[in-house]
Amino acid sequence: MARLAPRSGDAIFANVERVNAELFTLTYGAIVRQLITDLEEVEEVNKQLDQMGYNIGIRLIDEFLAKSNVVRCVDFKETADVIAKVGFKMFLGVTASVTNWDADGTSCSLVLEENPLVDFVELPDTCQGLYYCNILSGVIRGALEMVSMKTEVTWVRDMLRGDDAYELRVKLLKQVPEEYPYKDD
Ligand code: MYR
Repeated sequence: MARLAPRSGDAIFANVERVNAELFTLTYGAIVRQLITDLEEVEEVNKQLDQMGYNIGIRLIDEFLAKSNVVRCVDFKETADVIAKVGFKMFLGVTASVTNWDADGTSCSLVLEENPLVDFVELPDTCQGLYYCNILSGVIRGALEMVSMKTEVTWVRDMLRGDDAYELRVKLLKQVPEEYPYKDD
């Protein structure tokens, strides 16, 4: 009878991680599919995904700040870098590049070459207007709102729509200064 060679701890962990990532991707796919069935209009699905992402983002920021040891960013440029290099890595396992800054440093693009959310995904013609990964825009918007930054996050490129990458445009609309909660005497 053939015997399985024992595998090292690292190999087992790598396998568990891969299975977790696949489960996550498939679960997200099942949620999108259910929303399409329930809501029928892709525009409504886009809105719902964004709202779900926002609800996740406003909670996820605490975990992000606790686990990443990131402290206050000096400006929006640093914040964008932190999202792209630390946030995406922590929650999606990939990093993004930050490009196309506008002149006043309040709008930039986060470009993903790899996107684990779309593994195994092919959109039928009936879903042409769908922003399949719209949950991500909501997550970023929600997380930033919790650190006093009102943003608008929109998709510019989407490989499921035939583009060559995934590109999110993040625009800082308003930065609410945090108030010191105590009166100085
Ligand atoms: C600060 O200046 O207070 C720190 C701001 C850090 C914001 C980081 C937000 C992380 C968002 C993670 C998005 C992950 C998307 C998959």
